[in-house]
Order: sequence, then C-alpha cells, then structure tokens
Amino acid sequence: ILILPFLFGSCNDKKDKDTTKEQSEPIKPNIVFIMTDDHASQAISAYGHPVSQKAPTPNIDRIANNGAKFLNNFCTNSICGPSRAVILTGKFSHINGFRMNGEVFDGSQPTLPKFLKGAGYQTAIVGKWHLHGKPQGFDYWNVLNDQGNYYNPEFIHQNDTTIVNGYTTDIITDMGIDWMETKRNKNEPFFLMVHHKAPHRNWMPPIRHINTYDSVQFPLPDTYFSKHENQIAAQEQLQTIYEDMYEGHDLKMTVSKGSDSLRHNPWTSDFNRMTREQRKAWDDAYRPKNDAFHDANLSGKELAEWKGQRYLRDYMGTVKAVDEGVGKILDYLEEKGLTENTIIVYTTDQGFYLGEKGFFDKRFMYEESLAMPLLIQYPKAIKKGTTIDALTQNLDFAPTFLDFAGAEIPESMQGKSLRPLLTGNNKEENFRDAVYYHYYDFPAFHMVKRHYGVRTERYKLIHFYDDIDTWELYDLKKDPKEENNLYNDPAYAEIQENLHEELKSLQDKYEVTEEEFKTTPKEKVEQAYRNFA
Ligand code: SGN
Ligand code: CA
Repeated sequence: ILILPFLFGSCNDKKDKDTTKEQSEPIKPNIVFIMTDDHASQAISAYGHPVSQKAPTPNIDRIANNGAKFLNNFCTNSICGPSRAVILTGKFSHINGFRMNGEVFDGSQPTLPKFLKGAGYQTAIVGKWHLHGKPQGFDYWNVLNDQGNYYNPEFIHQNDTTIVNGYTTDIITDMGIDWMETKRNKNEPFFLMVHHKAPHRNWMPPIRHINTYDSVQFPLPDTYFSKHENQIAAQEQLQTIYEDMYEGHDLKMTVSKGSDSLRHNPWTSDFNRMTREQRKAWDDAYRPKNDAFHDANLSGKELAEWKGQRYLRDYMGTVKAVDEGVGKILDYLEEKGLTENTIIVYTTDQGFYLGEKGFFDKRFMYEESLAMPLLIQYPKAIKKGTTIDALTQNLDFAPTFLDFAGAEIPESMQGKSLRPLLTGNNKEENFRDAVYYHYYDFPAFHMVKRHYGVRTERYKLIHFYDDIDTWELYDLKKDPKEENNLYNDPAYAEIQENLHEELKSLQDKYEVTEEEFKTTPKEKVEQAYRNFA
C-alpha cells in the first residue's frame, strides 16, 4: 500500500519525460542517395534538353516534380573517383588526396558515412565504388570490382569476389531494395548509397532495351563538327566520337555484313562474359542494324553522324534501365510508407558529352562535363517543383546530409549545406559567388590536359597547363556553347582581371598550394599521346 503511489508516480514521471524527449528530438530523415556514372543532364527529361525529350526519364523526373531541381550544380573535378571522394569528404581533391583515377583513397580519413554513423544512422553502399581499397564507414557494402561490367559483373563483399548473374543496373537496384527490406535495423534512420555503373562507357543496354531507340533520330549538337578555334586543349584531346571511339567495343560495329565479329574491341571481357543466351539475344538484335549499316556504305560526315546516333541510342538504352530502377526504389519507399521521412537524391558523378564539341567523356571544365544533375525530394521540408539557381557543388552534399541529420558539420569540410536553399530560407544570390575547379588526370585516357578555373554566374576563366600554358575566357550569357574564347579581348579586360582575382582568392580560401601545379616530363606526355592514339 505504501509502495503503490510511489510506483504510479514514477511511472507517470517516466512517461512525461519520454514525451518531452520525442518532442525535442524529431525523427531523423532517412537518406537514399542514387548516383549514376556519367549521366548527362541532357539525358534527363526534367532538365528539358531536346535529346532527353526523345528518350524521357519519367521516374527520375518524379524526384524533380516531388522536390527540387538544381540548375547550376557543378563538380569540382570532372572524373569518377575524384568526384566520389569529394562527395564522401566534403573536401576538394587536393585536400582529400584523391586527385585522379588510379590513386587509392585514404579510407581512414573522416567521411560522411562515418559522421552519419556517429549520429545514429545505419549506413550502406551498393554498386560502383571505384576508390580502390575497401569502403569504410558502412555497416553494409557490396561493391563492383573496379569499373564493373554491364553483364554478369563481379561484386566485392567483405573478402569475397563473386560473379552475380544478370544486368548490372538491375542487380544494383535490387541490392539496394534488399538491404532496406531485409538487412537493416528498422529502428534506426538509414543512409543508403545506390551507385550505378550505367551509363558509363561502353554503353551496353540490357537485352530488353537493345532496340528501344532504333527508330529515334536524336538531335546531334550543332557543335558536333567543331574545329575548336582558339582552344588548344580541345584540339589535342582524344575523345571525339567519330575519331576516338572504338568501333567494336564502343559502337558495336561488326567487321562485315552477316558477321557478328566486332571491329576494334581491345577489352574482350565486356562481351565474352555474357552467357550464351545473352550473347545470342544481343547478336540477334544488333545483326540487322549492323547489316543495314554495311549496306548503306557511309563515309565522311554521314559516317560521323551515324556513329553519333549509334552512341546515343546505346547510351539512352542504358539510361532507360536506370530510370526503371529509380522507379522501383521510389515505389518501394512509397509502399513501405517511407516516402515522407526520406530524403531521396538523384545525381551522377559528373556531367558528360553527348556529342557537344564532337565529344564523349567528361574531364573538361566546359559546361556539359562541369555540370552535375541534382534532384532532391523530401516532402517534409522541400516544396514540390522547387528550382534552385544558386551555384552549388558536389562539395556541398556531405554538409547538406549532416545538416538534415541534425549532426554537426565539421569545420574542415569545404562545402556548404544546401538545406537553407532547399527549404527556402536563403536568398539564392547570397549562396556562392563563384566555384573553383581543378582537373589533374593527365597524361591519361582521352588526353585532356590539366586545368583549373573559376566559374561565376556569367563568366568562366580556365587555365590549361602542364605541356601547354593557355587561358580561356567565356561569356556564358552570350556564348553558352563556349565557342568564342575571349581571353585578352580588350572589351573584356576588366572582367578578365576580376576573374583572375576571384580565382586567386578561391585558391587561397581552399588552400591550393604550389604542389597542385606540378607538370609532367615532356617524354612521358609524348609517350602517352602515342599510346592512346
Ligand atoms: C575508362 C573508360 C574511359 C573513361 C575512364 C574514366 N574506358 O577507362 O573512357 O574516361 O574509364 O571513367 S572504357 O572503355 O574502359 O570504359 S570514370 O567514370 O571511371 O572516371
Ligand atoms: Ca564517371
């Protein structure tokens, strides 16, 4: 009798306390981060480019419609591994130490998944990693071996490398869903990275989409045959569709009519790894179109245009599977009632050329490869149909997620949280005046020279260095296709001077030291030009 009131009292106290706790600590949002490899904004219909209108991406567009679309989001270094390292660390390449593909990421450094884990999150990554070494900071990881393959790819999980049968995009989508459904602790918020291989070179669509775009004529850019006047680095690159693509490996062209043997195909394992059934379905689908090509007997400009069409049809076929996968993930979250409390992101590691300037690949600081598509939905905080003009970067992703997770943003991170932009609490013009860019991977594949530069809302200044020393300046308002290099044009003298100052101040701010401007011995560059030609 004496004890009872005490018991009731204490129970009530406890209940009251718990309620207060819930009120002061709102449920943290889950984060599903879907990132593809080399997906150009021109190939996402939400961005409205004419190419994408011929091959729409209705599921990716759902994210734009449900939330926000960034119109000026850029990478800091347009290449795979480096972009991923920037995303994981919130720091530029020269600070996180991963400047170019082929280097090994120092996984012991502080990263986004580690901070999120500290904030009570479950963390997982499936799909492309490409930073060599094993992923750290993830409760679960199952990643492609190196670049990965489109068909029957190898995955690395713990100490095992396993071939998983099927089409890589579908496998990665299913792995992401499987982790959410069966592998995570459902009492904790989660951070899941779904990293696709597609639509990376060599653009092999799934069997179900080999013929999807055969009758579509994609618009080729009017810069397709550009001669790159006053752009020496562009003149000396090796990523022109009609000069540098491998006719077998990339364009799936056969040696002669009736034959299924591919023309130049230096890495046979992309095709040899297919099962007999897959290969038969593949050859049956390509044979008629390759035979029609042989009959047409094209050359010169017509042949170059044919290659552009073949490239775009294959590329869009791989995008189609990505879009279906995004739809599957969105549907899954919807079915499980997770949509309201989940931040869903769609992006890619950098932009890509779909024939602009004649190019495929990325690397350059020109718009198509500098720009990164970025779509984010989070119904609780982001209004439907938001568009964001501010100059943002992949550098900002880690601070943004930490901000939404209610975790502290470490001072050493160099990006800024996008949360105020997303929730409408920041005047866009105050966000950032200019972005800094620095590309290092030279001499290497495609021979794009080292360069760095600054982009403001209207102008861009680039310095190409190493085996050359040339500057380029563009007025993006008058010349959005960057064909008219204005460097040293007297009419732009003052603008040029201001851009130089802006560049210098960004290099100081981001702690870029002399170390970053090292050049390559001449013989090494010459040897590389011979190797890649
Ligand atoms: C491979 C590609 C190149 C591409 C690099 C880097 N060749 O070497 O075209 O530029 O990857 O791409 S391939 O025919 O082997 O695919 S990245 O996305 O990993 O940076
Ligand atoms: Ca890439």
